[in-house]
Amino acid sequence: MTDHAPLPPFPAGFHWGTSSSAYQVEGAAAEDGKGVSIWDTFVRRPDAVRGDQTGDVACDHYHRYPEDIELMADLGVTAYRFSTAWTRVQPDGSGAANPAGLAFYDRLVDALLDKGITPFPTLFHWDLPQALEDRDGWLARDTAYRFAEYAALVADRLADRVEHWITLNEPFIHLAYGYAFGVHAPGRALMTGAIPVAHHQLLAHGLAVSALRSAGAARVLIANNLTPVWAASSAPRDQAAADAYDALHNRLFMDPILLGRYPDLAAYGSGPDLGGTVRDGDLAVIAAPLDGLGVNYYNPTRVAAPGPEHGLPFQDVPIDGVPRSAFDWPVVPDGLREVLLGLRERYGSALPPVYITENGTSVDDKVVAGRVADSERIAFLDGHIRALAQAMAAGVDVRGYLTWTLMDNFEWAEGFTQRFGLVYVDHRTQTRTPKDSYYWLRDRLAELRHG
Ligand code: IFM
Repeated sequence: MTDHAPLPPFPAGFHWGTSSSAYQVEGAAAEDGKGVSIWDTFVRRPDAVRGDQTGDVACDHYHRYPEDIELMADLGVTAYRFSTAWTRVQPDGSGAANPAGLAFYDRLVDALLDKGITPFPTLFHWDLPQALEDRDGWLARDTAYRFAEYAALVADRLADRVEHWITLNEPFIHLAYGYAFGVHAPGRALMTGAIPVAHHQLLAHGLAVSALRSAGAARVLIANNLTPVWAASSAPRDQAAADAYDALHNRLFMDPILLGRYPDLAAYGSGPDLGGTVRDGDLAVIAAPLDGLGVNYYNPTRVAAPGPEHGLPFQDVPIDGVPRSAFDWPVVPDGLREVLLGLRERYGSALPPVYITENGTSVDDKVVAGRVADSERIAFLDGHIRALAQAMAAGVDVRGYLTWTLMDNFEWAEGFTQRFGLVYVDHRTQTRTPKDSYYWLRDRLAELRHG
C-alpha cells in the first residue's frame, strides 16, 4: 500500500468534511457584542497557555470565513463542523439573543450552503460564558437549563437551513481538563469532586435535544471523545484499572444517553446518584433518542493499576512501538476500527448511526519554498480512513468522516504550537498555505466522486 493508492469506495451521500471550534478559529473576541467566555478569562492567567498566547485573533475566521470556505470547496469536502460561541449569542449566558452574534452564524451557514457544504454546528465546544462560571459553571444544575435556552435561540434562527445539530463536544475532556485537573478553562482542580459536571453536561444535552427538536432540528447528535482502553497486563489489578478508566472516559458519557443509566463509578467513590446530583426523571431526559453519535478519535489509552497514594484508580502507561504525533500521542489507526466495533458490541441496536466528527494529528510542520511536506499526516489520514472502511465493511453504520482540522488553530493550553491543519496558517500574517495533506485528500476525494 502506498500513500497515494485510491481509498476503498464509500457509500453515496457519505459526508466528507472538516471540523473546527469557535474559540480555536474565530478570533474577534470582543466584537459585535460578544461576551466574555471562560477561555477569554483563562488565557489571561499567567502560564495557563504556552507562551501566554490567546485566541483573541486565532485564525480570524470571523472575518475570513469566505476565504476559508473557498479552501473547503476546492478541497472537495461536503460538510463543515463548526461551533457557535454561546457568548456571541448570549453575551452573559442568559436572556435575549445578541442579533449581531446570530447574524454571523446566519452568514456562515448561507455561505456554506452556497458552496454545497452541509453545516454541522456544535452548540458547546468548551467556551462557557464567564457569567455562568461565576455562578458555579457546570457544577450548577441551572447551567443545564440555560444551555437549553441558548440551543433554542440558535435553532430558531438556523434550523430552517441546518439539518444536523451537535449538542456538546467532548464533555469528558471538559470535565477532566477543565474541572478535575484544571489545565483547561475554567481551571478548577477538583479531581473526583468534579463528577457533578458530568451529570449537568448530560442533563444539558438531554434538555437541548428536546429544545432543538421543538425548533425544527431534523437530526441531533452529541460528539464524544472515545478511546480503546488497553490494560497494561492480564493481571487482575491492571484489568480493574482498565475497567475503571473505560467507565470514566467512555461509558460515563455514553451509557446514560444510550442505556439510560450510569456505569459503575464505585472506583471513584461515587454511587448511582453521583452523590445526590441525579434527580428523579433526569436519566429519562438524558436518554432522549438521538439521530447520530459523533465520535472523535485520536488514540488508544494504555493503563495500569496505580501506585500507592495515586489518588485515581488507574495510571497511564506508554504505548511503545508505534509512531507518535508532535503532541507525543501514539498513532494507531486500527484503534478507530476497535472503537467502532466496540460501540456496536456494547450498545447493539441502541447505537445510532455514527459520524466521525474529529480525527487528525499534529505535525511539526514547516513551510519550505512555499510547500509543507507533511507525509506523517497523509499516512495518518490514509490509515484511519482505511480502518474506518474496515469497520463499515464489518457492518458499523457510519455516515461521515470529518477530519480535525481545516487549518492550524489555537490548540488550547498548547497555544499555536500544535499544528493539526490541512492548511498551514502563519499566525502573524494570517496567510494560509495548503499542505501536501490537503492536496492528497483533495485528490482522494475526487477519485471517490468519480468512482
Ligand atoms: O483541538 C482539539 C479539539 O478542540 C477537541 N478535540 C481534540 C482536538 C485536538 O486536541
